[in-house]
Amino acid sequence: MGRMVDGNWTTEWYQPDDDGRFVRPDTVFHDWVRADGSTDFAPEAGRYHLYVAYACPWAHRTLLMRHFKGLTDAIDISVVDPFMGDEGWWFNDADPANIPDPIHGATYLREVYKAADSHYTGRVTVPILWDKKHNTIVNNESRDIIRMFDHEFTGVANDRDLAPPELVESIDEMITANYEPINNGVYRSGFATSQKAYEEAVYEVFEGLDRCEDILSQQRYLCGNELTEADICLFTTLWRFDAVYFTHFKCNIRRIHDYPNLWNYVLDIYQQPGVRDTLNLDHTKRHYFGSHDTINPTLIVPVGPDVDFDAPHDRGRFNN
Ligand SMILES: N[C@@H](CCC(=O)N[C@@H](CS)C(=O)NCC(=O)O)C(=O)O
Repeated sequence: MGRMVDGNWTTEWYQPDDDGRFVRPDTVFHDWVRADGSTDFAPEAGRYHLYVAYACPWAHRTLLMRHFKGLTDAIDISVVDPFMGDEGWWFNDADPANIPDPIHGATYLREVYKAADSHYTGRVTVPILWDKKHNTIVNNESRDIIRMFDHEFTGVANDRDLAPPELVESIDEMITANYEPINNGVYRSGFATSQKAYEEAVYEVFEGLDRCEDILSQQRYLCGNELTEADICLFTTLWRFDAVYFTHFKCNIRRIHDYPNLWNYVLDIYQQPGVRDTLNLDHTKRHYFGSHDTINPTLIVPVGPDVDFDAPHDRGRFNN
């Protein structure tokens, strides 16, 4: 793992703050594809390329939205290898689930960042939305990318709206409310380097989950009875939770399986058409357990848990 400084790669782990807390660095590329022509990035089929890791919950959000918006033919993807060592994310033809980089023929993902900005300073993260016309990164922040796919690919994407006008404010509030305690909270728990920082984070994770469990005891999805962007953002963390975060990140007060509503909600979303094509449990486990030698020095990847994501769920009860 490492980062770029003025276009050069340096190998380093995340730097915790003075109290051992994990601090997630901000992403740097924040341009927008706009349907109204107000930016240099117009929505066009075949123009944009998405770089992802199947392991990554942030990248997973973009794969889900690309699927739900019918953008799979319009936006091609590259998939990095699940192992992230000293060289960072890389492309590896030997794994049939990986998809190489057709634009730069890159070996390392950092080459894509360098192609966008030869003096780039920052982490080399997925997801990345690349523009083939201007040869640059449009945006590397998952929340922005899913909103772009949802609202700005007019004429390219389908008309399904996962943040409709009457709900968009509550959806944004929900995404923000879940980000720090849950989506980022599992990382703050797992990457903490002091007992205090770990406990601070792990209790917040479960307060967040308890709150969502309560909401989902009253309605099918987080913002009503239709699936929205808020559900995409929560689902990618929940789906990984029992297999990875519970053990690897020490988020072990409860499993998602122990929450009746959260668990059935995961099954509900997992079983929707096309969703299973956006995820890869083998890559997910191999990435976390097999790459984070600071928290799993043997790099042994556990074989379990034995989970049936196709088990029947009870979420249809809210449709009556
Ligand atoms: N805020 C970003 C976070 C992206 C991110 O941190 N992705 C992780 C993978 S789960 C990554 O690529 N990490 C590599 C690194 O930090 O060196 C987003 O939501 O898109």
